[in-house]
Amino acid sequence: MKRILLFILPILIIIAVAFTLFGILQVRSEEEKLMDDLKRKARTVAESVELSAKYAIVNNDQRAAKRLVESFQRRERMQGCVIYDKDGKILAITERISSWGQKDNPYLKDVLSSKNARGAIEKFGGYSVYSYTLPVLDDENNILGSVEVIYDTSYLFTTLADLWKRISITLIALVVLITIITLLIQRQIFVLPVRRLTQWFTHFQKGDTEKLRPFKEKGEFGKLVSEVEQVALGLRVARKVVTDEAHARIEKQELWTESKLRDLIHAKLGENSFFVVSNREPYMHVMDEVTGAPRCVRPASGVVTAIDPILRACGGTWIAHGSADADRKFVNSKDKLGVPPQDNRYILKRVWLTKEEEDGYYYGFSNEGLWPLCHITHTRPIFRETDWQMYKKVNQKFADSILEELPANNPFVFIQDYHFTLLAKMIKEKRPDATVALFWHIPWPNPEVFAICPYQQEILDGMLACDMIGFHVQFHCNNFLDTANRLIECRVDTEKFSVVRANKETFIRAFPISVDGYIGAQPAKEELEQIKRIRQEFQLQDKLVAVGVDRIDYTKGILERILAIDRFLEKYPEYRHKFVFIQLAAPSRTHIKRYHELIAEIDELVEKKNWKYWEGDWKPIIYLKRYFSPEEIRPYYLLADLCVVSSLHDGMNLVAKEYVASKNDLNGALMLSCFTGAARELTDAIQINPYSIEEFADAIKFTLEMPAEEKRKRMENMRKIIAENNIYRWAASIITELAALKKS
Ligand code: ADQ
Repeated sequence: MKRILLFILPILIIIAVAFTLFGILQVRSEEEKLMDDLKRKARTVAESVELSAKYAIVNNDQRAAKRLVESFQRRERMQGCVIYDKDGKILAITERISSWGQKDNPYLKDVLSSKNARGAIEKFGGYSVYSYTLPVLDDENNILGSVEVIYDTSYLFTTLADLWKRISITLIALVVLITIITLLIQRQIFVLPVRRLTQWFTHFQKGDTEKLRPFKEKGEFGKLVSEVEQVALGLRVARKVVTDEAHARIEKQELWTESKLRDLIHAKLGENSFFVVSNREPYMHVMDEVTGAPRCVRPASGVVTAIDPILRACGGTWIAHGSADADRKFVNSKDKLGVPPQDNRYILKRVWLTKEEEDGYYYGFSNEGLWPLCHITHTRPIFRETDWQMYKKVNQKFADSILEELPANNPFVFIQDYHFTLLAKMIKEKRPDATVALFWHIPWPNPEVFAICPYQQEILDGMLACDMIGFHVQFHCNNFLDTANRLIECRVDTEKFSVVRANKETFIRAFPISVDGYIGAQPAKEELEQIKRIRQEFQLQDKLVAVGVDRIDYTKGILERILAIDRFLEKYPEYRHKFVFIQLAAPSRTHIKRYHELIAEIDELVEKKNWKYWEGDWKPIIYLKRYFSPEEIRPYYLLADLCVVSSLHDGMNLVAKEYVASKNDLNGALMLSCFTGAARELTDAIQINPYSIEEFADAIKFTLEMPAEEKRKRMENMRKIIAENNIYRWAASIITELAALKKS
C-alpha cells in the first residue's frame, strides 16, 4: 500500500496543482467577462435614461423624475436609479434603494466637476453593488445634474462559485479515474507477475513440483524470473543427489553420529525437511537487565537439550512459543529466523501468545493440571474449565501455524510433550497425508490416576490421531495402553503394541531419550581455566565435590537432596570441612504458586543447613540460583566427584546422562533416583530412593568411599551405553520405525 501511494501520490499532486491553476485562470477570465457585461449594461441603461432625466432636471419636474426612477423598481438584477441636480442633491430615487441617498458618495462631486462618467463596485447594506454615474449636460456642455444606476452583483459571485464547483467535481472525478487506471496498470504489470512468482516459490518451497509450470515473462522481470528458476532447479538437483548419497552412507556406519542422522533423514524424508513443535523455543532473545541489550539464551529444558542437536544435524523447522521479551525483534515478516544465531542450521518459527493464552494453556492446564497429574509427587493437579478452553485455543493456533508451513507431499510433524495433546488431530483433519508423531517427555500414569482428568476423552482422542506415540520407557507405554483400553472406545493390540480407534492405528513405542556429543570431547583449555577459577572462588582445592543441576521443580527432589546431605553430615561428621555440595538451580514456571513457594522453601532450607554447619570459611552447600549456559554447566560436571540426581519422578532425566557423558577421565560417580527413566538404562549408577533420607545419606557415604577402580568401571559401562544410545540414535529409531510402520 505504501509503495502504491508513493507511486500514485506525485501524479495526483501534479494533476491537482495543474487543475487548480487552470481553474484560477478560468474563473478570472469568467469574472472579467461578467464585469464587462455588467458595465456595458449599466452604461446602456444610464444613457437610455439620460434624456428623460435631462428633461426632468431642466423643468424641475419632480413627478416625471419620480416616474422615471420607479420604472426600475421591477427590473431583475437592477437595484435602482438615482437622479441628482447639479449640486448633487437627489431629485428622485427608486424606493427600494432609498437609503442610498443617506450614504456619503464622494465620487459624485468628481463626476459633476469633471463631467466624466464613473463606474465602480460599492458597498451597500453589507452587499456589493455596481454603481454607474453619468453626468447630464446641456447643449453647451454645462452640467445639469447626473444619473446613477445601481446593479446587484451577487449573481456574479454565485456564477463564479458555480464555476468553482464544476471545476472541483471534474478534478475529483479525474483523480478517481487516474487512481483506478494507475492501480489497474500497476496490478497488471507489477502485482500479478510478482504474485505468480511468489506462488511459484511457495510450490517450490513445499515440494509441490507438479504445480511448477514454466514461467513466461518478458523484459527485465522475465530475466529475474529466469535467474530464480535456475537457482531453484540447481537446489532441487542438489537435494536429490544428497538423498541418494545418504541412502548409500547409512548402511556403512556403526555409531550414530550427527552426519549419519542427517543422511538417514535425507534418505527417509527426501526433499521435505521435517517439522518439530514444542512449547519451549530452543533459542530465546531476552533483554539483559544489566546492559539493556538483547541477548540470545538457550532455556533450561530437557526437551531443548535433546531436540536441538537433531535439528542442527538435519535442518528443518522448529515451531515454538516466542515467549521472551526481545523475541519479536529478531524474526522476519513470517515470524521466522535462522538458528543457532551465529551458525544458522535450521529455522525457528515463533508463535505469539497473549498473556491470557499463556496463563491458561501453559501455566494453567499444562503445568498445574497435566504436569502434576503425570508425576507421582503428591502435588494435586488443578483443572479449570477456562484453562482447558485456552489450551484448546492455543493448540488450534499452533495447528494453523504448522499447516501454513507443510510441504505438498508427505510432511513429517514431530510434536513434543504434554502441551499439545490435541494438535495431531487438528493437523490430520486438514492434512490426513501428514505423518505425525508425538513424544511424551514425562511419565504416563496408570489409568486410575489419569481418570482424574475431566478432559480424558478429548485428550486421548486427540493423541490417538498420531501415527506413533513415544515414551521414554516401556512401563509408560504399558500405562498408556491400559489407559486407552479402560477409558476410551478402542481396540488395543498387545502383539503390535498399537491402539486402533475409528480405523486409525497408533503405534506405542519406547524410545529412551539421550544427549549428544559430549562423549569423547576432551576438556578445552578454557574449560580447564574455568574449573580452576571455580575451585579458587569456592575454595574447593582439597574438598570432595558433589553437584546437582536442575530446573527448580518439585519433581526434582531438591529439598530431599538437602535433607539427605544434612543427615549425611550429621551421621558422618568426619566429612565436615571435606565435603561441599554445589547446586545449580534455574528458576522455572515462577508464576505458579507451588513453584514460587518451592523457591522460598529451598532458600530457607539451604540457609538453615548452612547455618547449622558453618565453621570458619567452610559451609556445606553452595547454592547458585540462576540460569547457566551449557558451556557454564560443563566445568561443574567435570570437576564434580559426584553428581546427585534425586528426582521424585522423572520421565528420563538428562542431567544424569550429561554428567556421565562429560566424564572423559572416568573419575566420578552418579547417584540416581530409582524413579527416573534414566535409572532403567544406567544400572551402574548408585540408585537411591529420595524419599528415604537415611538410605540416601548412607548412599552418599558409600559413593564417596567407593574404590576408584570400581568408580571407573561403572563410569565406563554407563558411558558405553550413552555413546551407543545417543540422541542421534534416538531420533533415527523414531524415524526408521515410523517409516517402516507406514509402509507395512
Ligand atoms: P526437564 O524436566 O527439563 O525435561 P531434564 O531431563 O533434567 O529435565 O533436563 C534439564 C536440562 O536443563 C538439562 O539439559 C540441564 O543441563 C539443563 N539445566 C538444568 N539446570 C539448569 C540451570 N540451572 N541452568 C541452565 N540449564 C539447566 C523433560 C522431562 C525429563 C526428560 C526431558 C527430556 O521432565 O524427564 O528427561 O524432558 O525428555
